[in-house]
Formats: sequence, C-alpha cells, structure tokens
Amino acid sequence: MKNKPIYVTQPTLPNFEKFTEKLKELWENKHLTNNGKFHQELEQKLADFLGVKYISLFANGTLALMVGLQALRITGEVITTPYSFVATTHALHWNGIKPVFCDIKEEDTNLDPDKIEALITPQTTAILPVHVYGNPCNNNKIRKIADTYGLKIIYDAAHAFGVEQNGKTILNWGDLSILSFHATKTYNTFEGGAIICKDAQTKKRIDFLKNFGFADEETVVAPGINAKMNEVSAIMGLLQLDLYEENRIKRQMLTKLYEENLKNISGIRFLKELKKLKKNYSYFPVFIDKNKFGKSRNEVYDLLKQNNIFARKYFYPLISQFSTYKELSSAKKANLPVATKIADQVLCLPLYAELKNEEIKRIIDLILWK
Ligand code: T4K
Repeated sequence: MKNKPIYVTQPTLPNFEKFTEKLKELWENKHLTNNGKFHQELEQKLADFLGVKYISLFANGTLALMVGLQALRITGEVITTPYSFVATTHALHWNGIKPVFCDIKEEDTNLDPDKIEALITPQTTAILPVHVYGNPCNNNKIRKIADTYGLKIIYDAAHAFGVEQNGKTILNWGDLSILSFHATKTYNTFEGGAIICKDAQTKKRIDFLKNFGFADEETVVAPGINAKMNEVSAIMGLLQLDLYEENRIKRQMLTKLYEENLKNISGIRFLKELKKLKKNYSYFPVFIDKNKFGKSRNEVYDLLKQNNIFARKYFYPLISQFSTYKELSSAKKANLPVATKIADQVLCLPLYAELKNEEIKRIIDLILWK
C-alpha cells in the first residue's frame, strides 16, 4: 500500500468552530467585502504583529505587486531577478515595464547587488528584488545603488512574512514591500496579499488604486483595479495570527532535522543560517550537485514522486526562460550563470508544521538511497 501523499507544503488551518463563529457574525452583519469590519481589524493587527506602520490588504500578492508599481508610477525598465515565482516579472509586464534580469548570488539565491549597476540605463526607474525563501536581500548595498541613481526599491517579500534581522522587521526596507498570503504560504488567508508602505499619503493612494480608484462615491482619482481582500479571507487572517509563532517553531525543528541528516552529504548543499536573523522557515531548498552526489536533482525529484512525495523545483525554470521573456537581451543564460546553475540544482523538500519527524526521515532515506 502506498503511503499518503506528502506535498511540498500544506496549510495549517485554524480551529473550525472558531472560524464558523466568526462566519456567523459575518452572516449577521452581511458586509462581505469592501473594507469591512474584519478587514479593518486585520490591517490593524497585522501592522502591530509585523512591526510596520502602514499596510494595505489585497486579494493576492500578484495584484499587490501590480498596484505597488502603479502607486509609485514606475515606468521604463526595472532591474529584477529571474530566480523567483513568475508573478514577480508578470507584475512588471502588466504595467508595461521592461524587466531587466540581473544574476543572483549563490550564497542566498537573491539578486546580486554587485551586478545591478552595470544594468542601469536612462530608462531604469526601480529595482524589484525578492527575499527568496524569506532570506533577506543585501538591503544596504541595494539602497546605496538606488539612492545614487534615484531609483525606487520595491521588495517582493512574498516569502518574508515575520522575518526579522537584528531584531527588526525587514518589511520596512525599500519604498514598498509586498506580501503574499496564498494558501501555500506560512501565513495564509486562502488567497491574499498586502503592501507595506511608509506614509499615510502612499497608503491612501494604494487604497484608492485597489478599489477602482474611488476616493468617494462620485470621485475616481486614478485608473484603479479591483484588488480588495474579502471578509472571509480577513477572518482567516485574524485566526491565523494566533497560530503563526507555534507553527514557526515546529518548522524550525523540522528544518533542523533535515539539516542534521544532510549536513555531511557530499553534493547536497543548503543555505547557511544567517546570524541575528529570525527566519520564518517557509521553505527548505537543497542544491544537488550530480557530480558529487551521484544523482541529479531531477532523479531525486522523480524518485520522491514515485514514492508519493511531491517536492518542488522552486525556481526552475528561471522566469527569463519563459516564452514572454526569453527574447530579452538580459534573459540570455550567459548573463545569468549563477541563476542558471542554481535553478538546475534546486529542490524544495516538504516543509510544513504538521509534517511528522518519521516522514522527514523517510524523505531523507529515499534521497540517500543508493
Ligand atoms: N512573488 C513570489 C516570490 C511568490 O512566490 C509568489 C507566489 C507571488 C509573488 C505571488 O503571490 P500570490 O499572487 O500567489 O499571492 C505556489 C503558489 O500558488 C504561489 O502563491 C507561490 N508564490 C508559489 C511559490 O507556489 P504552485 O503553482 O507551486 O502551487 P500549487 O497549487 O502547485 O501548490 C503547491 C502544493 O501545495 C500542492 O502540491 C499541494 C499544496 N497545497 C496547495 C494549495 C493551493 C495545499 O496543500 N493546499 C492548497 O490549498 O504555486
């Protein structure tokens, strides 16, 4: 008999009775969306929880990215990473902005700040880095470049919920940070997302833009879109806040178990734990070097799959390899040697709070099976 499937992730759900209690309240007040009671409560609670001043909730992270770019009136060219989920670059494309792909660093798989400057042209208006797997980008270097050239920084922080460096949230970095609360994320609202910004004026503009541009019943101030979070998602978000820390600790312990068992295996590398970093343990990527390990990433992926274990190749293929982007001059593999290598080696192993130690041991046994 086959073991039950194990996916790369699985959402932790709040207590069902608590959820239905809140739904009952929603059924009574009948205000289902458009800045309702639960939406307002969640914005307040999330701002406190994350340590940020202004947050606007969204229907998903992709719309948050698209609106964030609109809010800052970003145009022309934007320097970004090919090593991310495709939504990062799609958000540029939907805004008529040309993505310019920059290579990444092997140590953290984030945009390589030392390679940004060479890509700046008179058309460049912003940098769109991603805190991949929740590991912080080198903000000091990126900020310095942005300040020198008068560029905006929009962080795709879809993976970085709750991440802190030196005791402070990383979500206040840049001009804006974008979160995703998709079901596969460590904090989820079914579908959802948010923009974090620095001042009330920008939040106001973002809030107009996510609601068709309405400033009041009869005034439309911008060509907005509908990107609002609904009340059922906001309820989910409120209940998820209570679960977050306990689940983070569980994922931390599971991560340690993987690391203990894989640390001395030649040809398998994982990302180094940075000092003074409060991680969210959202993913456990390993990088497999066939020459040293004996099996390729694809062979390990297939072997796990045959055993009902669904690891994922986040992020292969590179965004720059998709048909919409592959003809761009910055998309050439020769320009992106590190990203190309990492994308060919990466495998994200299952990691979620309810995963059992025995299941991790089974995954490790399969990986190491000769
Ligand atoms: N920027 C970055 C850096 C991102 O990673 C993402 C999203 C975005 C922007 C855009 O944010 P959103 O617009 O999505 O809010 C998943 C997610 O759909 C996507 O949100 C996420 N990144 C990406 C990294 O992963 P898929 O296509 O791999 O998802 P899927 O449906 O194959 O799910 C993976 C596994 O999770 C399934 O095999 C089973 C499990 N699962 C999934 C869902 C949806 C569950 O157990 N329950 C569920 O409800 O993209």
